Amino acid sequence: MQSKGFVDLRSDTVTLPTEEMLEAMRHAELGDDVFREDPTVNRLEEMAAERMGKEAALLVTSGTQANLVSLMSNTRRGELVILEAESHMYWYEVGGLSAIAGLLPWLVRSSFGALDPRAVEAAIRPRNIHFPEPNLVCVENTHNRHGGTVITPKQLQAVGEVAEAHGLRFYMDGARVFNAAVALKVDVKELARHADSLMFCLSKGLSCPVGSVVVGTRDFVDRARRVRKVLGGGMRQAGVIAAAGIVALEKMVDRLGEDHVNARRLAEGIAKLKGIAVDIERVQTNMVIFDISGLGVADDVFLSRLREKGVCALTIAPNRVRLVTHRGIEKEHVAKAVAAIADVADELGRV
Ligand code: TLP
Repeated sequence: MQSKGFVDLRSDTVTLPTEEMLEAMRHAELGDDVFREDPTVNRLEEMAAERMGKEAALLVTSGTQANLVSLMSNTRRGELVILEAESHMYWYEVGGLSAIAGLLPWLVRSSFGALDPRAVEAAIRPRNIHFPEPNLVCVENTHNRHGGTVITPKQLQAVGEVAEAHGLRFYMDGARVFNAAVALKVDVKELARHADSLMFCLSKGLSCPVGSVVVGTRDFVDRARRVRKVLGGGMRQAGVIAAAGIVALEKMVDRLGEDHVNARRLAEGIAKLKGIAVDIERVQTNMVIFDISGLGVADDVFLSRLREKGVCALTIAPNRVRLVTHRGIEKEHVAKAVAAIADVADELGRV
C-alpha cells in the first residue's frame, strides 16, 4: 500500500527490504540448510546467538512459527503454560498452542503487559494429581496488545526468579525486543539474559522480507531444529532469507528509535482531537492505540473513511484503532495521518 501512495500504518510487517538487503540476498552464498550447509544461515544464527548472549539460534519462517517451535521445545503435551492475558500467542496464533502444542493456557492479567511476579506465583499451583503440570512462563516484549509497551530488565528478572524457584522455564516472545532495547537504551542482552529462551522477528521493524529467530541454549535449539522440521519449516537454500537478516542485525537496529519518535508525534497529534482518546503512557515504542468510542461510529466506517484519505490502520478490539510506525514513515507521513484522522473524526463526529 505504501508504494501506492498510502500511509500504511497497519503494521511494521509491511516494510519492504532495503536495497542493501536485496543486494545481499542476490549475492548470498547458499547451501542446503537441512544439512546445515548454508553458510549464510549459519552466520546469521551465530550472529543472533552472540547478539542475545545465548549459546545457539535457529532461523524460522515467521514469528508464529518461532513461538510454536519454542512452546513445543519447552514443554510436553498436556502441560500448562502461563501467559499474559493479552499475549499474541493466545490471541493471534490460531490457537496453535492448544491445537498443535497440546498446552493449556493459563492467563494472568496485567495493566501494561508486564506480569506481576506475585500473580505468576499465585498461578503456579502445587503439583497435584488433579492439575496439569505447569512448565513454562511466557512474556511478550514489547507487548503488542498493550500498545507496544516495554518490559524492563528488572521486571523480567522478577518473573524469571519466580519461574526458576518453581522449576518452570521462562520464554520471551521478543518479536519486537529490539524496540524494547532501543527504547530502554540498554543492550538487548540485558533483556535476553533473564529468559531461558526467546525469539525475535526480522520481518517487522527490522525490515526483512521473511523470518524470525529462536534463541537459547544449544540443547534447546537442537530440539527446536527437530520441531521446526516436523512443522515443515526445514528450509533449504534459506541463505536468501538469512542474508537480509544479517543486514538487519548490522544496520537496522539503531534506526528503530526514529519509529518511536514518530509514534510519539502521532500520538500527541491525535490526542488533541475531539472524540478520540489516546493513552499516551502506553506509547513507549512504535505503536499508538487510540479509542474512537467518543465518535459513536462503527470501526469499519472509521477505517474505510481513513483509507479514502490515504491512511491505512487496523482495529484490535471494538473502538480501538492501532497505528504502527516503521521504516518509510517519516515526519510528513505522520502529519498526513494526523490530518486525515482529524478530518475523519470531524466529519463523523458531526453526523
Ligand atoms: N504481529 C502482527 C499481527 O499478527 C497482529 C502485527 O501486525 O503486530 N509475536 C508478536 C508480539 C507479534 O506482534 C507477532 C506479529 C507475532 C508474534 C507473529 O509474527 P508473524 O506475523 O511473523 O507470524
